[in-house]
Amino acid sequence: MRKILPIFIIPILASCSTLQSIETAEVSEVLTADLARADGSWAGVATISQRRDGVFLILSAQAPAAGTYGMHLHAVGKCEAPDFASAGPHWNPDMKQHGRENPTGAHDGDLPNANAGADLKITLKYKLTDITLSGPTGLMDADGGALVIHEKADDYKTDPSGNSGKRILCGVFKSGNRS
Ligand SMILES: [Cu+2]
Ligand SMILES: [Zn+2]
Repeated sequence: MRKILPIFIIPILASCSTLQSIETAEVSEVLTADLARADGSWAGVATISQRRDGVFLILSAQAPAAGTYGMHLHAVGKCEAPDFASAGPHWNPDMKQHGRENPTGAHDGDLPNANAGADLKITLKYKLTDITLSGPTGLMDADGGALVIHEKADDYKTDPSGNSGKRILCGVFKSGNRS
């Protein structure tokens, strides 16, 4: 039985472009993660918003090159450069195997690959299903959670990480709207 979360009304500043489309009254919880590169420089921001119509991930980040990149929620809210191993494995409260196309998968943290075009921008909005943000089995459990983007595309099958290679961007989720 899930606990009922208190409803927080999050003020949304008109200047925060990534959240402009979210109406204030619909948002009950927001998590924000600033993404860093291995050299510590800032590379973008991710938000997860709990709304009446679902939980949405919104990402705006800069990739190192045009291409397709594996992307996951990782189990630990710690991003220590340069390898970001501190973020732990994929968030997997149900103890499944990796992969959106794996018959014995998937991890709750397995997300679709992110694409960057010639402008190097990754811009996406994705509805997260079967996700719990708070509580002992939620993403924001005692050790928190992180968003990690990898150097290669996730093949959606290979356990435990889809052959997606090194971790190139990492951000720790924090409660609240960063703006
Ligand atoms: Cu990952
Ligand atoms: Zn996974």
